[in-house]
Amino acid sequence: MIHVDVGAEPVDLYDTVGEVFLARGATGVTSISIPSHTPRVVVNGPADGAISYPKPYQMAINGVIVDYLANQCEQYRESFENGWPAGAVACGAEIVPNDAFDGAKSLRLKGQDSLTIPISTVGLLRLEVSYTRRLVSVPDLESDFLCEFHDSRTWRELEHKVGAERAPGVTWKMNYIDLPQEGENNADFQLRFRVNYEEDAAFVDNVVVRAVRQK
Ligand SMILES: [Ca+2]
Repeated sequence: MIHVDVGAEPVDLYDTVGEVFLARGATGVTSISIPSHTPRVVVNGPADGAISYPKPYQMAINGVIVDYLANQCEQYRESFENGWPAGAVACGAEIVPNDAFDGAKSLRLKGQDSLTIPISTVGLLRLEVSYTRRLVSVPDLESDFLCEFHDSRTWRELEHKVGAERAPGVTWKMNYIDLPQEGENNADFQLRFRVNYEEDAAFVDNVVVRAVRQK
């Protein structure tokens, strides 16, 4: 245990190694515990400062970066190998074999198919959604591929790809999208993939959500 005089103004003490607030609204002489074999790098920040993540792995308090290695780790992964994801609603969409980026199966969307997956983001901040997709169609025909999320009021577009490529030679492409704040800490969060394809199909595999877990 160490004792630090943080002054008369209330402060929040944040440990950038453990990524946890050690004290909130502290004033005067404040105790900080340092368990054995547990390093701490403690930042003295304003009380109730606004937390933001301006860039990957950067955490800021009131716009001042305090951590350049904020931990954003995998919270969800779906590779369609074991049937439908929990709670998913498929309209026409199918899980198909023999055309996968990873494993043996992937999601196929054709016509006006869609797949909606509920993923609670309660306690999660700074979300990033990634997925691989392979978009196959006859050029010049109508082909829209959309990835959207529901923020409990409305659907918001994350990707809208117009046009596709003709097989063969159409490869899987990885897409990474940073989600806006409305996706954070949301029990009603849903991810939806849908298409409007005149011919052929879009394939999706390896849907991953990375985020920082709220301390
Ligand atoms: Ca797969």
